[in-house]
Amino acid sequence: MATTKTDPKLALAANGAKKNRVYDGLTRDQFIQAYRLMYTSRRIDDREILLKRQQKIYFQMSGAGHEAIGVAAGLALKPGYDWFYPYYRDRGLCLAVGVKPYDMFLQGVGAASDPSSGGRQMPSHWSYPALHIVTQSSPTGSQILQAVGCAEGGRYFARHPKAAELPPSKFVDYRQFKNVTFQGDEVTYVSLGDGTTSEGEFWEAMNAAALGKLPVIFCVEDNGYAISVPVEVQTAGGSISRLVSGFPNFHFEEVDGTDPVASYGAFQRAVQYCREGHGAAFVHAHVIRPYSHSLSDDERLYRPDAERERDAARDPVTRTQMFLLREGILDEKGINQLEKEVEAELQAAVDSALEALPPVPESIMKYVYSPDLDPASPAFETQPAAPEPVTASDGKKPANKTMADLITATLRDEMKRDERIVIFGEDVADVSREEYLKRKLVKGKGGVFKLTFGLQNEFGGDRVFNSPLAEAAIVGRATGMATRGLKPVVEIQFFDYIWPAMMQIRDELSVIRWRSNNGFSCPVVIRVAIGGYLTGGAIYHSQCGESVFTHIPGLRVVFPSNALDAAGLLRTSIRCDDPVLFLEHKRLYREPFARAPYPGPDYMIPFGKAKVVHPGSDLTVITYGAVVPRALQAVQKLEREQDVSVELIDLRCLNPFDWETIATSVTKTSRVLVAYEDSLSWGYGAEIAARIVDQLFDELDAPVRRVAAKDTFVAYQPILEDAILPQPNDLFLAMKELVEY
Ligand SMILES: Cc1ncc(C[n+]2csc(CCOP(=O)(O)OP(=O)(O)O)c2C)c(N)n1
Ligand SMILES: [Mg+2]
Repeated sequence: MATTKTDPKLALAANGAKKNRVYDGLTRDQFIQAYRLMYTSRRIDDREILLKRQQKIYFQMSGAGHEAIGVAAGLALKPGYDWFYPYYRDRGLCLAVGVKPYDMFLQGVGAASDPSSGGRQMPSHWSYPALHIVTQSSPTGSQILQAVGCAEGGRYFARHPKAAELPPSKFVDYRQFKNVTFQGDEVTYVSLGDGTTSEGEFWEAMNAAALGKLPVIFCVEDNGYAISVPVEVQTAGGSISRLVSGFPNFHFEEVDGTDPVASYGAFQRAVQYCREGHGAAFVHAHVIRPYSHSLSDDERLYRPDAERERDAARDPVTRTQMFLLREGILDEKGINQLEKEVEAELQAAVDSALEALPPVPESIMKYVYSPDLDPASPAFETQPAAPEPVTASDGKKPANKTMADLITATLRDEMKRDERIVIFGEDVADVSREEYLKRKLVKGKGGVFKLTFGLQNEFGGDRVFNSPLAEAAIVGRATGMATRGLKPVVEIQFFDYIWPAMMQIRDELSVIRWRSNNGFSCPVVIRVAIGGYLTGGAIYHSQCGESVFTHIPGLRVVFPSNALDAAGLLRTSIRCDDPVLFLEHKRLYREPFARAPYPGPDYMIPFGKAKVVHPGSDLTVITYGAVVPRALQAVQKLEREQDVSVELIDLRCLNPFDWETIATSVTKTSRVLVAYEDSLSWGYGAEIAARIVDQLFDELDAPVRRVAAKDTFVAYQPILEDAILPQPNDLFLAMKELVEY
């Protein structure tokens, strides 16, 4: 199954004339090493296949046929210096960079000591922090944008070296737990299959790398198939090289990826181009896939024998072996010796891995969130600074600031305090053409809601900049940057358009710490303008949908209803060590209800602490966001007209949420209404209602009711919008009914 032996007549002894020969930069010794790595890679696949058939491991993905290009890349790059975003066929690359076969078998058995995930991920999902191999997932292509962000992170630290330093320990924030390293000329490697080039994120990443002239090597390992779909059905014209050839600031290589010499030469040139700072590189490597897509696939169902035999003739392991013999680098004895050594090493590695202990079930919740910094802890509880004194001259009270003002002020204060913060998104810069700013020709935009206005002017275009119109790219790049230690505070312009970023949020950002067993983390803040009540916002500028995100473990979700809470919670979001979705209700940005004086540059509110907006004893109303002021109107009316005392709770933070305040209140009032702006069914309030019924059933004197939007979309015409979204009168009627129940 592994390699076919070459005709012994070719096995020449090392010949004097060739002794010092170098093959496209590879010495004879390096060549032997390359062969050892390739052979090891293939034999690990063979061993794993056997182990899977014996049901000793649970999954197998092979790197067979991709060994030459992988090993070439690994030898051309520097482990622990450059950065790696490999995909599942990169066993050869990982071995070349320094991963041990034993570590690979630990993945297979799902051992607690598996350094890549502690038994949480499938095998061939590489993650080795010391080698800079960044944790990898299963969605095809979601690693590519992160690789771009990783390269941007390296460049940022090279330009802002002070940002990489640890702040004094009195500064309690995520930086205490993030050891930043950078080189200045490091290169980021990312690989993918031919099929994966059809994913939109691939094109977003290519565009971003070209725009930024970033030192990223995109390696497309083209084995001609994506499971059963051949390349001519996948890629227009059948050649990805041809399609991408127009990207500027790129060095292109198209190479036979089964030929180790050609592959090494291509990678050497690509690395040099990137390391010297000219831009990105694209290596299109034609490889083969001799072992079907995975053990669950049988390629004979869609590939005739003749086609498979043509591939087999190009097998990189056999080819390299023949080359060693032909060039007299090793003779047959030497090859046999090497292979025997590899077999012995693998046997020992398998034997040990089969003895390794599995993880314990008690560990399952470990590393969903940062184990180091709890954003619900008292460390994040500070008081607002005393308002500026009333001056004798004007006798006026300190100015009340809108929620928009205080979000901007918090961003500004935090950017001053922490040079690792970068802000980007659509339209967030003042003006991308900076000369207009310098010459004072324009004032600048600073966001469609103007929340980032003036920040680029104050902190520079390195720290506040516009991104292409590509939401997956915003979150994916931010994730890569945060992996390197930056704190991206990115903006999604409207919640309605967050969906292209969903793969990055659900399958990457929120799960990176857990799946890497705390090897990597990416505490990004995503600010999102959300919500309706806009009279004219219609379907695509009014959406809520927070429960889609509170359903994701690993992601904090915050939804303030007023300026002071927004300031305190945004600061906690920025300083904390977890990814945060920070939801800003558009209708509240400039609402008089929401205003407050500036609370100073250190005001923080811990996560998971609700606020009792209005105390009461007859009924509890639990809500958040723009329903808070609407519910307050209803509460006050009920009090006025019916002499009913209602306790109104603003949750402020949705994950984690404040169960204690809810339970205390419900125990006191015995009646509950849960109100939210999103459509009723399957909404956030459904979970709160279920918990109350589950845990406080004996305390209740009435059913738990919900008021929310109708189960439809938010319409443009205000008459329809009013009928769809929950109004103060809907809340009033529900409260009255519950009290009278
Ligand atoms: C987003 C996404 N869609 C579908 C899949 C299922 N899937 C796994 S691998 C694969 C084919 C990938 O083909 P290619 O990119 O050519 O890589 P190869 O396996 O051939 O090396 C598919 C469809 C997935 N993992 N992720
Ligand atoms: Mg493929």
